[in-house]
Amino acid sequence: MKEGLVIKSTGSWYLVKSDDERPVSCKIKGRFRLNDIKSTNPVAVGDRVIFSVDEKNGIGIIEEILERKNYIVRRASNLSRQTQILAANIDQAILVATINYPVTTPVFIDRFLATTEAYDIPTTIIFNKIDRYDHYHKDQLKETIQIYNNIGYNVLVTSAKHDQNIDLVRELLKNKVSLLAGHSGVGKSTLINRVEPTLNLKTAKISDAHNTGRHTTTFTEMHPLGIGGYIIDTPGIRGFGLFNIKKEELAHFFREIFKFSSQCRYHNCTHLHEPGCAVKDAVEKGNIALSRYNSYVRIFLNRDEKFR
Ligand SMILES: Nc1nc2c(ncn2[C@@H]2O[C@H](COP(=O)(O)OP(=O)(O)OP(=O)(O)O)[C@@H](O)[C@H]2O)c(=O)[nH]1
Ligand SMILES: [Mg+2]
Ligand SMILES: [Zn+2]
Repeated sequence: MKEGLVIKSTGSWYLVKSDDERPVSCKIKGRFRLNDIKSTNPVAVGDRVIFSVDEKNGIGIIEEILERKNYIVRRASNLSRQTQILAANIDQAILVATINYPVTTPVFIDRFLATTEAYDIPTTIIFNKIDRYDHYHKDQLKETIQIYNNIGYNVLVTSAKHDQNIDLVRELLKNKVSLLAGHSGVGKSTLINRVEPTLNLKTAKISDAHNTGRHTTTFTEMHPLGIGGYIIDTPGIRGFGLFNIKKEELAHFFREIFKFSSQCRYHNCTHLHEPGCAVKDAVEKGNIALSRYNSYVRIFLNRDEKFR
């Protein structure tokens, strides 16, 4: 038996690395169940596992998952109630977003932030492709940065293409295990290649904002960084469903909404229609960004259908 780190997951095969040895291709023994979570992949990139190796064919068997510090999940697909663990044992999450090429919507960003807030994972937003933005996009970018800075999120702007602010990304990643997520085509793998050119990850040949479904990166994989730490590259995500968050708890994961909610007249205020709602009041006074409030309402109302 050996202990190792899962560095790649295809869903049925896992690449596991133990100290000073070549990674071993492993399968899972039997069926793991993770509390009450029905997961399509019980073992995730970033997991520490105990595995054995079959002498005859060199194939590993994962026998046990060691306790996780944390993990982050998303729904496996739009229709499915099953969840997929994106990664485990991460120090921080980084959402790579683009104002355009492709469009990353505020509600997508806010869903992601609510999810990482629920798992208590520090999160940075990187707006990439700033070399492609026109005046209109730049104004939108400025406004968006302000919204997220105001509520305490770290925001970076980069051009992976023109090597802009890559030093800041490097600083952010240094000595940490970081999950990189975002829509397909926003430039996640390109950014990683800029930070660590020796990785030479596959990226889309042309920057085509119209074909966001292409998914150049198809499996989640963890890469060691020369500056210390690991970066986890993930396939682009379309939707990002919250998991296991009760409607009544959603407001807890919008930090500024949570802050104001203590002043609502009713302690069980949903902030949708109640009188004496301090959250709606703050939106009207401009103390909570309208886009954030709109995201909250959309996620709240969709929950039964989409967020289980
Ligand atoms: N103009 C411009 N193009 C970029 C930038 N960063 C990445 N691209 C291009 O955008 C396209 C998509 O980049 P990828 O790195 O493959 O995107 P990804 O987020 O890894 O996508 P998936 O693996 O499908 O999730 C490629 O053609 C890149 O060359 C940038 O800063 N500016
Ligand atoms: Mg990629
Ligand atoms: Zn309220």
